[in-house]
Amino acid sequence: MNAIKQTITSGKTAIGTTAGPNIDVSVLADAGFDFILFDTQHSPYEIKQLAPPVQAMRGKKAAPLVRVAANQADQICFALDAGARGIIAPMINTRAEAEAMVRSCRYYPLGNRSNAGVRGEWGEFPKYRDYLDTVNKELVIVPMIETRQALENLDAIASVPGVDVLLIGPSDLSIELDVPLDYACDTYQRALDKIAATAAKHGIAAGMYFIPPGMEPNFFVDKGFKFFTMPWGPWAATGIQNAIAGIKR
Ligand code: 3PY
Ligand code: MG
Repeated sequence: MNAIKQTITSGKTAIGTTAGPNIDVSVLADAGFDFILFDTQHSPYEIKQLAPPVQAMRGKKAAPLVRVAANQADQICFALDAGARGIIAPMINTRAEAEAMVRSCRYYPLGNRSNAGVRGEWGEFPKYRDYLDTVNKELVIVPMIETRQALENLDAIASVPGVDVLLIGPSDLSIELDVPLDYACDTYQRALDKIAATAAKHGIAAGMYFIPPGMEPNFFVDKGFKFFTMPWGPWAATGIQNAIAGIKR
């Protein structure tokens, strides 16, 4: 029903990339990524612009995930109405904030999401209640862990029913730990280990918003991280260079 949910809950590593407003996401969405991340916090994307690119991904391998600019019901509602298969919210610091996020993502009785009708993204359902229950169950819910307060409340956040991934915001977390962008240092690495261990304890995934430049994705996979984005530009350029090099000229 929602392939990205299955990837995450089955313990496989989910790899995505971020898309910008000038990119044809229908090409990226068939390139092999598990998800395409639309960021409305730190990119020029406006949340209400997302419906066309998200809908261009229908039937493609990659799932559209949206990072809302803040943990607010209206932002989450806009993203879900556009067709997001998962929501990422920044700066989730307490259990209450995680619970509020989950409630905004889910329909009654598990939450208070407002309904906008079915448009086919989740399949056909004999009864409307089946549609509501399916979306409640299948949506991917990803709070971001990027502050000291979140680290202190990690167990409480991870134990909120509905949370699928504890997602590190690498730059914010390093700044909060007073080691700005020093991703190799012990202080930062110890925090990563705590987050990976807590996620494993609660049977959910640990993720990183991005793999820091110059660092190896498999280093983080070996630490237990199973969800992250990679920049697609260099890979696309290598693929094109290889294809051109294969033509006699
Ligand atoms: C962070 O690194 O803090 C992020 O939120 C990624 O954009
Ligand atoms: Mg951040």
